[in-house]
Amino acid sequence: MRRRQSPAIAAIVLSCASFACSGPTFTFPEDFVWGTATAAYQVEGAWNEDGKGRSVWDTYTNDLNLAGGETANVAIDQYHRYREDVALLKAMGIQSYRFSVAWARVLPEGTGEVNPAGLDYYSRLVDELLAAGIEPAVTLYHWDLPQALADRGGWRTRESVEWFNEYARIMFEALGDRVGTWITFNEPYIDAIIIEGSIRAALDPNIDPVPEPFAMRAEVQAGQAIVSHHWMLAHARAIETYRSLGLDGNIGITLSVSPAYPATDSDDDAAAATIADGLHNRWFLDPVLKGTYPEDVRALYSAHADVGIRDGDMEVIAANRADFLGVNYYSPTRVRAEPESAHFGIASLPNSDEQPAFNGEVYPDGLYDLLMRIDRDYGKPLIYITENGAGFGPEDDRLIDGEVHDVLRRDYIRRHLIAAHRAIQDGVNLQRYYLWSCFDNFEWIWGTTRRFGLVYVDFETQERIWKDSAHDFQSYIRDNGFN
Ligand code: GCO
Repeated sequence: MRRRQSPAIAAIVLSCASFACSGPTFTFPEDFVWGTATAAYQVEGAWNEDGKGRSVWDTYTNDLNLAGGETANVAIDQYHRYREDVALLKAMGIQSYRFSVAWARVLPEGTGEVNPAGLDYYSRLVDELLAAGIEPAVTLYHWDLPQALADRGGWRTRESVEWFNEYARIMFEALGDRVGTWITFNEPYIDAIIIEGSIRAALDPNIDPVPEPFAMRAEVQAGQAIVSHHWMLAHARAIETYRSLGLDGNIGITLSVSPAYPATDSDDDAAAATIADGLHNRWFLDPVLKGTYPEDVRALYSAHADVGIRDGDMEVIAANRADFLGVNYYSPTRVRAEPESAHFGIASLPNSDEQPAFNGEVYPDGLYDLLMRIDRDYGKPLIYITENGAGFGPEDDRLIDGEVHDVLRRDYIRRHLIAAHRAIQDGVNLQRYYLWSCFDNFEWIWGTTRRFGLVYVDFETQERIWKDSAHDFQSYIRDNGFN
């Protein structure tokens, strides 16, 4: 029989709870994994060393000036400093490190001859992580296509599916004994559709320039759907190869997912939000988790271009379901109907946050909503948050007397973790959280001007300095949660 508590004791217990003297209020499941993520082009540097081939991003920054004259030829020099960086991850308590492989480091021409020194780098990195007790999670493709393959038609040609499969096999065979978490692709919507579409439009005199990435004209965007289909097919083929090798780790994909909320409660805005959700989310979630494409988006794209789906493709996609879904979440999209818009008759609202983050509106409930929605609509898949994080500009990342008091980032991370925690409480099978990113790094066309790290990097000296958010994150991992 339970003993009745005296009112005095009950009052103490109550005040303890509200003053948090009884341990973390947000405790994560015991087997929850805390990690951080990076991508090869953004951190490695050593762009032309030890036999590495060129990637399209080497070309974009060195030849096409897409980052305003900056390049990631050195970046944060992780290629040479990986031992120190792994030691830093270990000191922070990081349990898993998500990094990507530069395809052109392993296969300088994209196919054919392997560069042993390139493969060896990743093997040493994996060993260093394992020795530090950190689980490696490998992304095969984070946007840096070998230039040699771009010259052969890149992702627009169907052959790209087999180029990727060959490369994936090489990586599985080399590291599969030590790496148990594999991510085929990072963010098909952002790269295959938006970035590659914008760049293609900018370089091709036959295509009118794209005004803004998320306002891309329907015919230009539809022209990229074939690229995203090849990614989906390549993803499925790589899973097939992975399993055929008898490897028993987990293999999945990382999608950028942004919940689309109608700007008002009008029917037109609701319909616009459904389209935005289809273009950004369902076009990828459906093939990955259901083995089909959403009919509404397929019809929108097919009206303008051949999406490239051939007999038998959907069977391959359906037969090779991912073991987990990697979710990258930064911000939601607020959508309204805009009949004049050449972007499928929809438009998004500008961010009205007082202190705008680089990656859009700060809205932690968006993370909760999308986790619940994926859980409900896609049969409770295993989910890892493979990216979440923020940068707010120079004020928040100011280095003063060797310290960085990044209050806005600290608040962002904490509130998003609370949203993730709530989703777990409500039954979502969320098992990992990878923060973007441990280190400030090279932010694509914004170069070194946009910092996202827990650790400040002086790009001149390569010194690493812990920000306040790094100390927070260290304590969250240590306590497996927080008050
Ligand atoms: C992405 C990329 C990262 C970015 C990060 C911050 O998801 O967009 O994976 O490479 O650096 O998202 O913008």
